Amino acid sequence: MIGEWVLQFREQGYLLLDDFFDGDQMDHLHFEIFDHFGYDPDHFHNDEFLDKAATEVIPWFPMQEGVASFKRLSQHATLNFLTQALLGKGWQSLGCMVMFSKAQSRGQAWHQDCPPDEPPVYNLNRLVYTQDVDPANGGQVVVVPGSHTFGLLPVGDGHEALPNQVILAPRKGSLLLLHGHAWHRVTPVGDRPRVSTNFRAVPEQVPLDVTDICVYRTMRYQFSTNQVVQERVS
Ligand SMILES: O=C(O)CCC(=O)C(=O)O
Ligand SMILES: [Fe+2]
Repeated sequence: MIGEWVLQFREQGYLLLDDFFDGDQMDHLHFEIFDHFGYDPDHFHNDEFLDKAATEVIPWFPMQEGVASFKRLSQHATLNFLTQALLGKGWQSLGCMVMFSKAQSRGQAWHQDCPPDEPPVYNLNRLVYTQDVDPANGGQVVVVPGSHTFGLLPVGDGHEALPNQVILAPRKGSLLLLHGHAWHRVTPVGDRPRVSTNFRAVPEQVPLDVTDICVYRTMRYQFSTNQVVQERVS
């Protein structure tokens, strides 16, 4: 089974596995996430980012605060076995980031988590969903299969439909493995907030700050300095 998963990931640049995690464990994490954020938290990124990126998420790094339940999930045996099958020995964890999207927010525009300049230099998103993504409330993940090998995301509109895009609605307990060079976005969020939790990892030899610069259709944005490092125009 793992062999098929690995093949599918290599070809498609993503792999969605429903019912991967235990439901009670998801409920517990979900409770902790809402305990941290509340239902309507303040924004974190500056207005320029929100505007240009058409992306609205508020991050939280629970493992940096030693929250035990997230650490426990990061030690999930099958998750890490699968990670090693995809990334090879010596892969490293980039910790854990919870992403909160408020009700009536814009989701995340098309992006690549890191520049695709060198194919072996990429991050793996290991996305965990603690609640169902209900298509009626938006927040679906959209990905172009195979785009992890297509190079740079073309300049254009942040939320327009791209050829061959696939729309995914992960459920509580789903694991979504997503290549950082794959073209992906999150659709706008409806009346209820949305959360996802990402345990990013990288192959050995890939710098741990590989996702510092994210490629959007309108710009390259550097998170460490909160700066647009390149405007992209057609
Ligand atoms: O929240 C999601 O479902 C996807 C988030 C994403 O694009 C990422 O973590 O790189
Ligand atoms: Fe992403």
